[in-house]
Amino acid sequence: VTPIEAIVEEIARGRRFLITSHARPDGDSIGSQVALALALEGLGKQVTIVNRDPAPASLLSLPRVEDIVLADRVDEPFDALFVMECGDLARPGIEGLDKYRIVNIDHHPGNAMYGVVNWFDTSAAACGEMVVELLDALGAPLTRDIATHLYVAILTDTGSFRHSSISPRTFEICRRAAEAGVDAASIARQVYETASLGKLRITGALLQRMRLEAGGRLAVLTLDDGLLQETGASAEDIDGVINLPLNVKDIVAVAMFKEAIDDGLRVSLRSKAPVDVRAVAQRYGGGGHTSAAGFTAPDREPATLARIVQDVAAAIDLTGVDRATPDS
Ligand SMILES: [Mn+2]
Repeated sequence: VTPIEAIVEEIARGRRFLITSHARPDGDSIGSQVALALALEGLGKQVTIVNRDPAPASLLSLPRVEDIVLADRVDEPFDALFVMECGDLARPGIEGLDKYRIVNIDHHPGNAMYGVVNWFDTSAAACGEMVVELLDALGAPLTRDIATHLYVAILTDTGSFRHSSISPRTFEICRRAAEAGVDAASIARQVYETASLGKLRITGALLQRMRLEAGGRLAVLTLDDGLLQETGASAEDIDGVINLPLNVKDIVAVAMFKEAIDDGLRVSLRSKAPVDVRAVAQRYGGGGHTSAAGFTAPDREPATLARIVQDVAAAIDLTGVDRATPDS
């Protein structure tokens, strides 16, 4: 029995389903959850989506997103729980999930296999690609609303069709989405052109304070206390800023220290292939993808921060990417 066959069986057997994903959901988690929910409802099932945190503001007007329940504990009975995009059961940040029959669907490397069914496909550019495979196995139609969410999942998780995870099936799904009536231009406008003024201001402030290391190949961004208030930005407004230094030809990695967010000092890493920042994150107990990873720093000592920067610089050196030349 393949994982997909096992999931089809779970769906056939059940009537009430719960769907969740990771805390601070992104376009792929929202798109995958809602697409699956709409398809299950089309099959006559009752579906509740629960997340700890609200969807990104840019996605709030998409179909069905307003119905997502926000909670940090779930107790009602469900026939099965679908956990999308989570390496372990702590990632949703919701209590009480372990009592359900869990269907674990993920495309990230490294998964704790916490479900009765565990389906991973690290070749999928987005969890949304896996949802399409499941819908096809269920014989569920790609309606315009479902296709809209799948397109959002792929658009956002591929960094607007730029990541190495993209395959022919990515475009095949997008072709089917366009055929289903998805308006790519209006979705792009919704996702990328509805930012707050605070986001523009904090982007400027962070780039103004950017430091270059490793001979100009590594950009270091630091979000210190007070910058959010100073610029009128929200924590969500920082999302995506970390990718901007990679627009520069010679910069192949970015390290971002976020001192004002969450409890500890959060370190986010981004890189251009083949620089492997996941290997650095794993050394500090974190994880992620080869070119997008993160972890919580063991402490805030300057020596610790310097060591982290050195480790990323060493990861760049490992790939043999040359030092920036003065004129390039
Ligand atoms: Mn994803």
